[in-house]
Amino acid sequence: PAPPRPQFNFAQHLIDLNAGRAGKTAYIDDHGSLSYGALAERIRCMAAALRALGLKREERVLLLMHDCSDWPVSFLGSLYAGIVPVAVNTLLTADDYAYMLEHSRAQAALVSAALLPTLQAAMQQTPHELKQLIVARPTTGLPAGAHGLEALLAAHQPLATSAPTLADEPAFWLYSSGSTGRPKGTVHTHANPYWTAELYARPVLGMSENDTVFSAAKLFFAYGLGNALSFPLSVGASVVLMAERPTPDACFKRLIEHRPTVFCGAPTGYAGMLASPALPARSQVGLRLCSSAGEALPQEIGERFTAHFGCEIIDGIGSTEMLHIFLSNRPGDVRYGTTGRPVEGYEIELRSEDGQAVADGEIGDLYIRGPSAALMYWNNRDKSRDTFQGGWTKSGDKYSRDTNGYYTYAGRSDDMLKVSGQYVSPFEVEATLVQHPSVLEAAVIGVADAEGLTKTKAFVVLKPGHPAGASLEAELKAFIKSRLAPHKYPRAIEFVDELPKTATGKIQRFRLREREQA
Ligand code: 3SK
Repeated sequence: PAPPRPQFNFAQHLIDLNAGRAGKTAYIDDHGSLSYGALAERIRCMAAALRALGLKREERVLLLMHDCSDWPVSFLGSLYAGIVPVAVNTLLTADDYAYMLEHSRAQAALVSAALLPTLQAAMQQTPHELKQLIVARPTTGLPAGAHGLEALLAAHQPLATSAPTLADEPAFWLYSSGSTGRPKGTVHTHANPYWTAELYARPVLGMSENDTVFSAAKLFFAYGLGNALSFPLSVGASVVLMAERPTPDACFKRLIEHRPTVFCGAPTGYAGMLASPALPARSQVGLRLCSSAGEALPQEIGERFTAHFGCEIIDGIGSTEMLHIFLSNRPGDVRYGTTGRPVEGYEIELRSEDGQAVADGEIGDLYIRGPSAALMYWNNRDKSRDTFQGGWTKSGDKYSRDTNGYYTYAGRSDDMLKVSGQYVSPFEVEATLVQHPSVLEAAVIGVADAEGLTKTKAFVVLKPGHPAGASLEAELKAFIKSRLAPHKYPRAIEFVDELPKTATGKIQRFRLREREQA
């Protein structure tokens, strides 16, 4: 694809692309639907309203909203005006938002009414003051000085022209959380979402205007932002949004009612759907393709899903820093248990600890070079330098590549274990454990034995109706020993009700490690 021109505004780009689709549905949410024509109008009214409220180009606005069509209107309205939305996770605490307000120095916040109390608690905790507060779908009275989003849109004429932003100019931020420290403000340009759509959505997912897309991953995640905004709007597709948590039942409802052709989820979600007694029949849904990211998709889940629905799950890996997926399986060439091959337009390297390329079959640290990399972490030079190294971005994941060029996930760099001098991927042990008929989920960490040597320990969540006990523990150990090298079997197994996870569904093994050390 051709690079965008030096002067480029992503919101304007999407409006121009869809100018001929004014009557076509862009979004269907819990309240109704919005056509492409109405979306363009609301984006431009939002831009005018933000300007009228005194917001200036390059200033930040906090975007804390449940998924509904007000989200893309707020996000793209900001971009259109050259204002920088800081899209944040709706599941965080007041303490987190206080940090984000202060760190981003957001001048305004766009917030769902249901999230307003948490934001107000955050505002009490920081000396940084918001100049404007805009509330989407208020049900009770607004706080003094606040504006209702709908009334604000109605009160402004569409802004005629977009801000003359540059392709390389900061367009929006997403916060990226690591296993330690405060989340990092990851700054993306106007060109970055263009690249993810042109390099991944069109050529790999084959997304087109004939698709209806439904993403269980919310818009504030980089994965969800691509799935439910940059990708579908770049091809004129329709999008289903839902505000509620993506439980199996909530997803089934949308899959049946709206018959999306593309569904985007995470492995935990696929496992939950397959374990649910309410799993719809193949004929009840209209899926042509599914995508998975967040963590590596266990082979068994992919195979069972495809056997049931007759549609492939395209497993890939991306990052907040690269904005979307850079390594992926391909429709018609899915190798479950692997993350496929590099997406065209991205280069991938696996490096040893001393920075040398590793041989095929060896585990190395994953580095990516591609045009959608973030500019930096805001006000954090050390972490920016550690992650963005010249043209290369360090992902923090360990991978191996086979002789055919397919990549297999071996865990996070900081989750990897060395047992008896050999690498053990917790993911490999977990993926084997979940093949046992009693196991729903598992997480594996390293714990020190009496000699201070690392041994593996598994935390296991059982399927309903499968009782824990010493005989099952012995059975699981034998199960692993029969499938993996002997040094990999977990010396200890603890049965737990649930595993600690991030909002994206990634297992937080560091929490389990902390628990063991306490
Ligand atoms: O977790 C992933 O693999 C991912 C995919 C797309 C965008 C962002 C992320 C973190």
